[in-house]
Amino acid sequence: MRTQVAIIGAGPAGLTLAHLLHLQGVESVVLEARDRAYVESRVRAGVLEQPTVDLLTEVGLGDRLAREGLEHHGTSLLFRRRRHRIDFTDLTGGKAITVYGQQEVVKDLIAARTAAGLPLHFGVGDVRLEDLEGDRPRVRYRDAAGEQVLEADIVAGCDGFHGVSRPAVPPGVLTVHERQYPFAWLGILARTHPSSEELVYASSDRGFALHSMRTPEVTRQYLQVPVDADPADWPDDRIWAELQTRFADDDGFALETGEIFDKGVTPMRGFVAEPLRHGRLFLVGDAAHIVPPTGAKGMNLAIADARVLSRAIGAFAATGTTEHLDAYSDVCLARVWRVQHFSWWMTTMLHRPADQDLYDRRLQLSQLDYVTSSHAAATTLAENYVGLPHPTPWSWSP
Ligand code: RFL
Ligand code: PHB
Repeated sequence: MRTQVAIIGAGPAGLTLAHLLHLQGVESVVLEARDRAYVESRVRAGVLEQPTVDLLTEVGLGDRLAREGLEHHGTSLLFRRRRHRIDFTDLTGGKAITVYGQQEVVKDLIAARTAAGLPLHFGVGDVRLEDLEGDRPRVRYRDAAGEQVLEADIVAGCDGFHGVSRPAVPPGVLTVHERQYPFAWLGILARTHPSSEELVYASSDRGFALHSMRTPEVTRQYLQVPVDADPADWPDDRIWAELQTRFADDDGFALETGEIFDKGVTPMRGFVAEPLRHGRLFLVGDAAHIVPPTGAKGMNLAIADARVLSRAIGAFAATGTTEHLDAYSDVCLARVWRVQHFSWWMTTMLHRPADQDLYDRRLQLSQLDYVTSSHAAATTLAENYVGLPHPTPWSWSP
């Protein structure tokens, strides 16, 4: 079998890349280890930044997003029992974020690919990458019919943090930067109306909490917990009591409760492996970098990488130029590090490490006072949160 681009992984990165390549007339084959139902129901991110919404809309994936996505024009920071609103739209000249579950984005992308009759193989096993340094790299894998070999011009490693692409790069090529945080998030999905119209990021004396949502009937909420927290130690009553305590304010905030139907603990880390390329292998999204979720950036960054790579491959396929492929890593890393910083900044401003002393807490509160009272500081938060523009030479429109 031969194709132009072998794409490993059908998450937001791989599926977006496949879609953008198709629009430029470039063939690809997507190989996914899990089955379709699993990929479409995996609970993850929920916030789309403005450039992500603009891109999805521009490339024909905006219909359901426009109907069902919840556009938010601000968010609140809660500390010292007071809520302070950051008005995104005001501070950024009209931009907003859209609450729309990652699995909805994935469903829309899979539906588009299936409707076009393009190759997307679920449930493949034992994926191995070969000859990445040559100009005919190969992917070997197993499916129901047996052992398969896929030859390509380019391999896109879109297989997430635990995939096989990054480990396929020989030792010594990639430089790895990592930051492990001494806390985790316990996340729940519950059948109840959101208790606030917009997201609330709370830095309480008992630690961080986040009030988010998926639909007008389903809330998504998170609690800062110790890294080794076991969801079994968090019965529903304890979760609701702790959320209510951390969201308590002087205006009498009352949290609506409901049936919790999903519960999980997520570790928090920052990670970058650079460059995002080895020979004909290009790393995209979580395969190359992850951020702690406090800035709501992971999926957006994966889609931003896919956009840049799709343009570079499009140029290569059309004219044979490698100029844009050669620039891919540097172009993406500029955004990756901006987002690493923003996510680190939001995380350290809002969470309380177990060994935090009063000096550090005072610094946090001073920073929160500043961010919520200075126009300049609030703008810094807002413009990063709604998403800085994608780099111009790679814009989607030709
Ligand atoms: P994914 O989504 O992990 O997709 C990788 C795909 O590759 C498959 N795979 C393989 N396929 C073939 N062969 C192999 N050997 C394979 N190994 C793996 C996997 O099955 C999977 O289908 O990576 P991608 O596409 O780079 O997308 C990244 C995002 O998923 C991730 O950054 C976000 O979920 C992070 N994130 C958030 N991002 C946001 O932009 N906004 C948010 O609000 C947000 N909140 C979050 C988050 C992540 C969270 N968790 C669970 C880590 C909240 C949480 C709690
Ligand atoms: C979510 O709704 O899952 C969510 C929202 C904001 C974040 C992280 C996760 O910062």
